[in-house]
Amino acid sequence: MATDLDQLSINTIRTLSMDAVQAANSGHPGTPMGLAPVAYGIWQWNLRYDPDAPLWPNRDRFVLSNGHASMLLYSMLHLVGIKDVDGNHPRQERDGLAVSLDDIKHFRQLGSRTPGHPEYRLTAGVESTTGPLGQGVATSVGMAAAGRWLAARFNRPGFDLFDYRVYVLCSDGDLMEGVGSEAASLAGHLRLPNLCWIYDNNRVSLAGPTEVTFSEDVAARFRAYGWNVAHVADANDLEALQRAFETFQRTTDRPTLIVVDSHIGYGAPTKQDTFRAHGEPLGEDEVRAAKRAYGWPEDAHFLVPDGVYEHFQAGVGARGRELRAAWDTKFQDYHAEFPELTEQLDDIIGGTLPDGWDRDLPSFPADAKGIATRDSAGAVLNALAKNVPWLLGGSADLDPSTKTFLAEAGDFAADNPGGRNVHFGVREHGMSAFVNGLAVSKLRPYGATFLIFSDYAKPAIRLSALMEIPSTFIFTHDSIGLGEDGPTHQPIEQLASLRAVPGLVTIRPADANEAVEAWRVIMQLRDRPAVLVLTRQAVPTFDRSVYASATGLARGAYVLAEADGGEPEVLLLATGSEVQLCVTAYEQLKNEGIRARVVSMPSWELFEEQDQAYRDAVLPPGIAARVSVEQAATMGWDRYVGPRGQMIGMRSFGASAPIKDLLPHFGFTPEHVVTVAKAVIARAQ
Ligand SMILES: Cc1ncc(C[n+]2csc(CCOP(=O)(O)OP(=O)(O)O)c2C)c(N)n1
Repeated sequence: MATDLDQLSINTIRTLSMDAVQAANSGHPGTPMGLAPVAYGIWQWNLRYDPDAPLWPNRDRFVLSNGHASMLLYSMLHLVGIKDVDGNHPRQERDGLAVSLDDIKHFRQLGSRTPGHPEYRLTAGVESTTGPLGQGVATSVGMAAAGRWLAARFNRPGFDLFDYRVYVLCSDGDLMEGVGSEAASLAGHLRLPNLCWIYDNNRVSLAGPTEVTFSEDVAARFRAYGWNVAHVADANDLEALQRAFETFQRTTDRPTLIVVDSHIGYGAPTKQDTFRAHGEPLGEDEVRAAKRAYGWPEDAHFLVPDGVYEHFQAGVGARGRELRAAWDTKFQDYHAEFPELTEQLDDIIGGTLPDGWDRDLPSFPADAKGIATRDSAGAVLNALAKNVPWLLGGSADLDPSTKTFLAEAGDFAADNPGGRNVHFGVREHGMSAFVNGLAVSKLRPYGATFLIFSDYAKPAIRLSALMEIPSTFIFTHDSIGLGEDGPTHQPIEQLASLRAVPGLVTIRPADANEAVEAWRVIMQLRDRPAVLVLTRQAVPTFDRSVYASATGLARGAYVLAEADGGEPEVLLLATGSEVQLCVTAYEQLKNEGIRARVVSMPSWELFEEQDQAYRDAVLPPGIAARVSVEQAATMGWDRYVGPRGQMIGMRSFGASAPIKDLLPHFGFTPEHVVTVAKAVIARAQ
């Protein structure tokens, strides 16, 4: 039965949200007002969460996928009293700070912990960055899958270490977005029973009523996906809500969608049920009137009535503390019985790699015919997977092409949740967000597809960089070199776009040994995602006794082949499959007595992070004759090539033809590199 304290707490959530938006003169008040009882019911009566230990590994997760309603989350985090997160962020002291009342008063202000949309690792208790609609729900599928995986791997009779659930609030926008559909389809297929989406069916979106845009039967759609669907006809009916949550908790064979009919701007006399309650402050008069409707003192701002904090402590706080303490004891006993598994868990929780993680990394002998980097990288991935049991992932229906299947690691499936090969199906958007969900769950995940379809993965890649998590995205078929599939499949502008993402490390190895070093770098990243860009076609494995060691990759760019007998006359810069063109051109130039230097530049980002002395040593400022070679848009290369150099790149979408015809057609031959090199040398003099 709902008590006065329940109602008081719910209205506190509402009024804090309204006041914060009003003070900021910006934000989204209506959804927190409508959903306050739902958030309250989840946290106070269901969530297994210790406010003192926001990183407790078996905590239930709460994700606000409709991130615009951030004040709903901040109000909850504040009232529940979630403490600072002492995480293991390599570059920051803390992994998220508690939300004080003062932070709520500084909603959306510079440097606050209460930004416009919730940001992972900034605010304690935020499980995932949300705001781009659809991403939160899609990420939650990976979080739920991680829970299932951890349970399968680590639970033992009498030791249910992992049985956490993932609760997700979402809105019309989340379910209109395609990524939401991909994610729901996949979650239904995987029959994830620990996943619950609560759909805010308020019939209003940003620009108007949803009858203008969204008329499908959502419940029927989710049933067809294989979900369990419950309906709550009134968001204020706490008992009906609780029955629905209990239905979810009892369901063991599929995910649950709870459709909750709610009123956006609940209690606001002129704005309730209209889009005007969605994304702008209500206005002082409307706020006062809404407070009146709640029986709230109209002149009070940021009021937390007596007893409300204590009420949350007695509810979610007491339950969470008890559960966590019991778990800690259990984990100690587990340690005694299963020391090896405990060691693995310690690494997972701490974000560290196990001893010997790189001991099976291969080394590839020189080979003129060579091997595609998708193949060499696939071999490296499998060598790593042997020693890092929580390295897992898959592709969007492209395993035979991306070479990302893990041998003898089993398939992740409803009836085998401990498997490590995730079959994402043709769902790149969903896959990439799922990968982020695994990463925020501390596993080491990857997702793979063709580089051209990185565009379909991009929103999640961007969020992984913003969240500072070590997701790895593997993109093969990385250039026009893929041949006959033609311009629809030939990536042109994708590299430039990936290189523009702050924090993301993009690596395009030139040969098999650079692929080894690329993975060595990627595995050691703890707080940033990586993109690994690989060829479909074979590339020669360079003779490293003649050319420099591939370990130079770790510095982003390195001198692969040095000019003999004095300062280079020309610098040849390239990545990936084009490095071989520069090496052949270098040999030809050498035969003609021209001093060239080949710089392999697999990762611009890593190179930019080197000190000036190293960068100047690789690219001496005094040498203006420079040529870049990359089968992609040239955007960005001008930074390295300078005003007197020349870029050999792509200015069209490519063409459908065998690679042997494409390369000369677009100027990717050693002869063309030689010609251009001579021209820039002449120009530079
Ligand atoms: C991918 C994406 N597109 C557009 C937006 C801008 N936007 C924010 S909320 C919203 C729609 C709001 O409607 P709904 O999802 O029903 O949320 P409610 O108003 O009910 O809270 C839009 C279009 C966004 N945040 N993300």
